[in-house]
Formats: sequence, C-alpha cells, structure tokens
Amino acid sequence: MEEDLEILKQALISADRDAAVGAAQRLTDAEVDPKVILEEGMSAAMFILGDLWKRGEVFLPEVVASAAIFKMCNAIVEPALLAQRVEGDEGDLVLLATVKGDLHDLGKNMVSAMMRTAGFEVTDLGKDNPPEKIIDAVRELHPQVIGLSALLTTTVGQQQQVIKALEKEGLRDKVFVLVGGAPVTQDWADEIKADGYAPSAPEAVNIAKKLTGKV
Ligand code: B1M
Repeated sequence: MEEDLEILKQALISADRDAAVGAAQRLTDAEVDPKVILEEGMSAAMFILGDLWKRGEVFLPEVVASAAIFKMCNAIVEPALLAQRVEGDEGDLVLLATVKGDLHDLGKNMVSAMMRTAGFEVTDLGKDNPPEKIIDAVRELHPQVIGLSALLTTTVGQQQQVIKALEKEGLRDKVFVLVGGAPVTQDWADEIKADGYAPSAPEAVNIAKKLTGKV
C-alpha cells in the first residue's frame, strides 16, 4: 500500500496519467481506506505540486494536466468512499460552493463526497458562485449548513461577503456557515464570524456533525 500511495503521489506531481490511474485502481482494489488515498495520496500530492509551481519548477499547463488526472483518480476512488455511506436524517442538507472568482473545486468535491458518506444530503453549486446565487439557494433549499471553499488569497474575502449577504437578508441565524480552503485559517473564520472552520475534508464532516448536533 505504501508503495502504491507513493507512486500515486509522484505520478500526480509529474502528471503521469497512466501511472496515477493505475495506482489509484490498485489501491482501491486492495480496499485501502479511500480517505487515506484521497488525503495522504492525492491531496498531499497537489500540495507539493503547488509548492513546485510557486518555485517556478512546474508551469500552469502541467498543473492543469495534474488537476485533470486528479479528477480521473477521484472517479476511481469516490465510489468506494460512497459505498461506506451511513444513513442520515432527512433534512440534513449541506449546501456547498466555491466562492465567486474562484475556479478551484478539487477540495470542495472531496468535502462533498465525504459529507455524503457521513449521511448528509449535499447540493453542490459548483465553482465561481456570487453571494446572490448562494442566497437564492438558501431561500429555496433551506440547508442547515453552507460550506464555502476558497483557494485564493484574493477570493477568501468572498466568504465574508456571503456572511454579510446572509445578515442583510435576515438569513444568518437560519444556517450554519462552515469555511475552508488552503488560505483559510481559524483566525479568519473567527474574524468573519463563521460558525466553523475545517482544514481538511474529514474535519469538515466532523464540524458539520457538531454544528448540527449529531455528535
Ligand atoms: Co491554483 N493556485 N490557480 N489552480 N492551485 C493555488 C491555490 C496556489 C496556492 C498555487 C501556488 O501558487 N502555490 C495559488 C494561489 C496563491 C494565492 O492565492 N496567494 C494558485 C493560483 C495563483 C492560481 C491562478 C491565479 C493561476 C493563474 O491563472 N495564473 C489560477 C486561478 C484561477 C481562479 O480560480 N480564478 C489557478 C488555477 C488553477 C488550476 C485551474 C490550474 C487548478 C485548479 C483545478 C481545479 O480545481 N479544478 C489549480 C490547482 C490544482 C492549484 C493547486 C496546485 C492545488 C489545489 C488543489 O486542488 N489541491 C494549489 C496549490 C495549493 O493549494 N497549495 C493552487 C488539492 C485539494 C484536495 O486540496 O483544495 O486545498 P484543497 O482542499 C483541501 C483543504 O483545503 C480542505 O479540504 C481539502 C482536503 O481535505 N478544503 C475545505 C477545501 N475546501 C474546503 C471547504 C470546507 C472545509 C475544508 O468547508 C466548506
């Protein structure tokens, strides 16, 4: 398992599609915990790739290719994760969105899959969502939790804009707001008066459970 996890990581970093997909398949066939494959293999690889990108050792086209391969691997691993789904309570709806101006969705998709596995219903608005669209969805769907993902220092402010819009529309006390994404911190979550912050997808599930009184 350790060897295939390392192959998966290196193959994602070097955008080697066949090696990455092969390793993801072998790990899934061997019934390795899908959360371990996602967090310790795939997510960790993208973090390293981000560092190489920042240092100018890889370039945008390579990152685009790695992100596409990440999605292929995710398509292999996610069904195994969802097969572990526990039954949830009706009405436990989580509304997920990447904020306006932000096109990063790999982490949000991981949060979505892990929330569903934990028994939550999930409506995923996708990426680049302005506050108005999120407000409309809150009015229509009455979620218990809104999960806002932001990956850019230039877009984290949008999480605050959503909270301000909820306040303006008189909806703030009707829904819990959970924030996450690489540049997001507990301090930021406190500053914008979010109800919760999670540094990872499994932790996002734990916080959503706490907020909704499941643990
Ligand atoms: Co982007 N990008 N990118 N990018 N990208 C970062 C974020 C960056 C840190 C890279 C770097 O410079 N080192 C940098 C941001 C710097 C900054 O803001 N200061 C950056 C940049 C600059 C950009 C562009 C501006 C580049 C350009 O065009 N010149 C551009 C912006 C486009 C836009 O959004 N408007 C851009 C584009 C892209 C791609 C399209 C090529 C691609 C995204 C593909 C996609 O998502 N479909 C991409 C990628 C892949 C990355 C890195 C390398 C990897 C991100 C990722 O998917 N990680 C990233 C480097 C990094 O993050 N260190 C980088 C894997 C994923 C599973 O992790 O999303 O962090 P992550 O999710 C984690 C946790 O954060 C958490 O759970 C997940 C794991 O458990 N989490 C939550 C996430 N959301 C959560 C929500 C929650 C709770 C937890 O509650 C609701």
